[in-house]
Amino acid sequence: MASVEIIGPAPSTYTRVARMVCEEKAIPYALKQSPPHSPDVSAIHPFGKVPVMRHGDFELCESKAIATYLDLSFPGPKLIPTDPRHAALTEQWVSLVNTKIDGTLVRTYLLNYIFPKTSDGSPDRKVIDAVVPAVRQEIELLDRAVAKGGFLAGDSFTFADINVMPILAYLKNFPESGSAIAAAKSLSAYFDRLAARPSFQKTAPPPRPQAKAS
Ligand SMILES: N[C@@H](CCC(=O)N[C@@H](CS)C(=O)NCC(=O)O)C(=O)O
Repeated sequence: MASVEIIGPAPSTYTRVARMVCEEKAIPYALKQSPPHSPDVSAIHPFGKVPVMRHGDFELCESKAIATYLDLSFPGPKLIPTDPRHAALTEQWVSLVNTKIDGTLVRTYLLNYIFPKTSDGSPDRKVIDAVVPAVRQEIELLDRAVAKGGFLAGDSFTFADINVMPILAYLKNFPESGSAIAAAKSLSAYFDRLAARPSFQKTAPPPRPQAKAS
C-alpha cells in the first residue's frame, strides 16, 4: 500500500490532529511542511487550508475527512466509534470545536498573541480583552464536558479528544487561557492524562514564541 503523506506545517493544530490519528493507529506517514496557500496545499484544498493528505492517487482535504478516511482504511484502534450514540457524540464535539470553539480560542485569542497584526508587533489588547470572557466560558464548557466521563465523548478516548488536544496545548502557554485551564480542574487532569499519550508526544511542534508583554 502507498504511504500516507500529511501536508501542513507542524505548528498547525489541525495538521497535528491528522498526525495524531496516524500515530494512534501506527500508520506510517510522511509529513511535508508546506504552508497554507502554497501550491502543494491549494492543489488539494479549495481554500488553501492545512492539512491536506495524499495516499497513492487519492488526495483529500479537511482534518475530519482525513481522520475518517484513515480510521476506515487502516487497522488499529477505532478513533471514530461504531456505536451510533458514541459516534454521534464524537461528531458533536468535533463540530462544536471546529465550528465555534476554534474560532474563539485559536483564530481570535491565540493568533492575536502569536501573529499580532498591530504596527509594532505587540498583541492587540483590545481584541484579546474583548474575547477573554468567551475564552473563559468555552474553557469552562470543556471542563464540564470532560468532568462526566473523563473524555469529550462518552467514557473512552476518541477522535474528539485528538481534535481538541493541540488547542489546549497552546492555550496553557498564554496568560488568560493558562489561568482558566489551571482553574478548570477536570480539564487540567484530562490534559495531563492525554498529553502522556505517545501520539501527542511524538507530534509536539517546535517551541513557539511566548506571549509578549503589551
Ligand atoms: N476546516 C479545516 C480548517 C483547517 C485550518 O483552518 N487550518 C489552518 C491552520 S491550523 C489554516 O490553514 N489556516 C490558514 C487559512 O485559513 O488561510 C480543517 O478541519 O482541516
